[in-house]
Amino acid sequence: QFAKPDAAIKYRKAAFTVMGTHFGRIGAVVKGEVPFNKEDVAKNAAIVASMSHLPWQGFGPGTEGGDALPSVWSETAKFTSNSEKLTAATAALNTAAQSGDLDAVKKAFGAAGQACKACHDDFKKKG
Ligand code: ASC
Repeated sequence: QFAKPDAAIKYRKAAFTVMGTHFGRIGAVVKGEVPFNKEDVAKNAAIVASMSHLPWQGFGPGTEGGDALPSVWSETAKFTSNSEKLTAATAALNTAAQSGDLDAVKKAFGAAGQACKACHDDFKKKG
């Protein structure tokens, strides 16, 4: 699927970067740094939810490295389970965002952030 391991690493980093960029834009609204605009939050959440499906294909066999810990390849069931939690949490964030209910967005944003963090704690190099 990828010509070289480096291409897979580059791909997954790019997917996380795009997802994190749009998640961060919602975060600025949740924190009150940016005024709530329903359409913008809805667009950003749709991108996050869509992007959440992508990074995982960049973690195939032989693609160790980048910011990923070796645990990604030794605890695959847990890693897969975490990835599915993120996909579910960002789908819920998108549902909340499409409804235009800021309180629901705030709750769902917090849960999605926890899903990001849970995976980083176990599977991402620190610092
Ligand atoms: C973000 C972002 C992450 C998560 C994580 C949550 O905005 O880019 O990776 O939130 O920091 O703990």
